[in-house]
Amino acid sequence: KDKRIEVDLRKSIIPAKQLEQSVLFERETISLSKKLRHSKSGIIAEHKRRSPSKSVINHNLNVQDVASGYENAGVCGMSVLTDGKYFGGSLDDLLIARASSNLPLLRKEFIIDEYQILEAKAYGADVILLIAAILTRDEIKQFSEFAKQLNLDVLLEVHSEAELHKSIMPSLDMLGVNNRNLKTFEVSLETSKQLSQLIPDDFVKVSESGISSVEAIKELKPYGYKGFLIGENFMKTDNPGASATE
Ligand code: IGP
Repeated sequence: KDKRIEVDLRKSIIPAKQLEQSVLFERETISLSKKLRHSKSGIIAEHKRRSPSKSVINHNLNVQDVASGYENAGVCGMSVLTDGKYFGGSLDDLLIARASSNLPLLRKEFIIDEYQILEAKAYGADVILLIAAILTRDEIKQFSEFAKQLNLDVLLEVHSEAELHKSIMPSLDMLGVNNRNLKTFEVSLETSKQLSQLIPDDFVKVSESGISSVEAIKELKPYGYKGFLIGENFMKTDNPGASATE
C-alpha cells in the first residue's frame, strides 16, 4: 500500500507523457540477457546501501565510484536499488549510474504499476525486475509485454516452484531464482539448484542473493546459470569495483 501511495504521488508530479519525452527515453537500450548468454563471468553487480536483513551495508560510497568501479572490473551488468524505504535507494541513483557507466542497468524495484516501467526507461535502465511473489500472472503478462514494447529486458524473480509455474511466458527474457527467502531472509543456494531444471532453456537463468565466493559461482554454473546477481558481498567493502575484479 505504501508503494501505491508513493507511485501515485510521483505520477501526479511527473505525468507519464513527460517521462516519455525525456532525453533518455530516446536512448538505445542494451540487452543484458543477450550479453549474459555470451559472457564468461556473468556477474551482475548491485548498488545497495542497506537492506531489511542487514540494515546498513555501506553509507560511505557514491554511486559514480561504484558504477565506474564495476564497469572497470568487467562485470556484465549493474543492478541499482531504487526503493527508498527499505533499501535507501532512489531514481537519482539510477540516473547517476547511467551517467557514470555504459553497463546494462537493472532497475531493482518492487514494480506494481506500468508507470514505474516508464520511469525505469526515463532514468536510464535497460532491464526491469518483476517479482512473482507480489504479482498475479495477468500483471506479469501486462508489465512484461509493456517493457518489451519499450525495448527493455525483463528479469522475472521467483523463489518457489509454484511461483515459477505461475510465471513462465514468452515475454520474459531472464528467470532469476532468489536464494533469499523474502519472509525469513534465510539464504540457501539449494533454491537455485532445485529450481534450475524446471526453467525452460529459452530463458537466461540468473541466480540471485547470498553469492559470496567464486566457489559459489562454480557450484551453480553446472546447473545452467549464466547470471549471478551479487550485492552485499561487494557493497560491504570500501571498494566494490575492486572486490568485483577478484
Ligand atoms: C543481491 P546479495 O545477497 O548479494 O546482497 O543479494 C540481490 O539478489 C538482492 O538484493 C535482491 C533483492 C530482490 C532486493 C534480490 N531480489 C528484490 C530487493 C528486492
